[in-house]
Amino acid sequence: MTLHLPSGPALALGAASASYQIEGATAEDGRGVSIWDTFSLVPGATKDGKDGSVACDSYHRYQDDVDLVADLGADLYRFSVAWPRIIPTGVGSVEERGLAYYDRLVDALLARGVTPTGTFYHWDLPQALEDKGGWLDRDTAYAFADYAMVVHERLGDRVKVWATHNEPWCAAYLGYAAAVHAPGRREGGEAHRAAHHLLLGHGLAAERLHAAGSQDVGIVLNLAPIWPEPGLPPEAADGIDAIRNRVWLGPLVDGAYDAGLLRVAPVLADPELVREGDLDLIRGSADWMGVNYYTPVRPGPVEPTPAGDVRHPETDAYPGAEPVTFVVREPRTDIGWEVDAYGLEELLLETYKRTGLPLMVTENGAAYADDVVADVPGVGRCVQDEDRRAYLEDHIAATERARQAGADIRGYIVWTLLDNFEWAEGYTKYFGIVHVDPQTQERTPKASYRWLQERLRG
Ligand code: IFM
Repeated sequence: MTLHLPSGPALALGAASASYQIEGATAEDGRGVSIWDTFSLVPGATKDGKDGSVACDSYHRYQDDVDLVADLGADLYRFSVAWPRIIPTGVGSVEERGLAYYDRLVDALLARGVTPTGTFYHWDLPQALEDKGGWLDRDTAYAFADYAMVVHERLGDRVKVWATHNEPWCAAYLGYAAAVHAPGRREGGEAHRAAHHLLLGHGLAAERLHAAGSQDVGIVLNLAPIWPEPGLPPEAADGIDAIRNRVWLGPLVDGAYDAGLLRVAPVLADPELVREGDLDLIRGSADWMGVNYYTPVRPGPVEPTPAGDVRHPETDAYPGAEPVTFVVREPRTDIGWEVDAYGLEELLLETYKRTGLPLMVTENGAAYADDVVADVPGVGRCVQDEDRRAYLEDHIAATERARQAGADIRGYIVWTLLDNFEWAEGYTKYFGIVHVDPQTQERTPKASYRWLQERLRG
């Protein structure tokens, strides 16, 4: 039984962010180097060659961000803590100034009536830990649990709902197999080791957080509905589903990696990797689950490629699975992801059926070009993002339908508050409901923000 997850009759609404994507100030107040600081310096790693060293400067402008969230009328603000701000080299001494920043952020949110929800890991691993093997090394899981406890000890009196990891699929497979995210390694099937260690880190942290009295420890997964294209052999679809969804849900719900997953990821049967007690620790460790959804995944036969279909850049991120072509139908957002709100409804119903856990949509949103700008009487000049507004409206409606059909869904959190550093895309893709001028850092709400504000005001 969770204690603090939203539980009112209406779906709680909020906005999300992540430390490296907005904070900037990467060399300030004793913050250590993260794998994203290092990776984004590699030529070609980000589309525009830029990094998160300034980002939205939220480290200094957090009060502006909090005001935007509060003025929106949001119930929740989902933020993540940068591990290298708290423990600069990943283990050992704690940086008081880093903790003090999150104190200020949390207090500012509470002062304006917004409930903060925290994520311990949204991909900014201390570089010092990567130098010792990163998530391929079991010790990283233990270091993660120690770090989570330091943060919880400081903020847990005010932040009651925590997620351990955000999208561990990206951390493991985009980071250690496809090399498109930090640390940019191409380790093939070894990346399954990272997945297990991320889960172990979650389990170790959850156990200690529960012992410290927390009853709202969750994990945020970018699960996906897998919709195979005609002609795809069933085992190829199964391999994709196994590595995208079941590698997480199996241990969390059943305490097991299933046979179909072990077919494509045999290393997960290695007793040196998955040690006695690991799976028991992970099973039942989440009190709630966050679902991040943007688009369905349509694996299709590798050839022939139907005209107009594109290969998804995450293809390398399913090591061991049969090769597939990822088909992306129209309409698409500016980042090339298919828009299909039904995918969210199906995913929520399936995830609830599979887990029985209270769910939150912890991320959903869309990148659009934001090229329509107009003067609005009484508001001023702002982005008219009708496409994003429609995307959000349709996906909130899909969430409501899944709720009405019986899924226990407590919240819907928009990705994202601010236009920000979109990882390998640099600053070329805009997901924000608030425009950020990269030169002046001026924040200007878009039409989608105003629409959400109206909706929240009832
Ligand atoms: O920006 C990311 C976020 O950090 C994790 N989920 C997907 C978003 C859009 O790509």
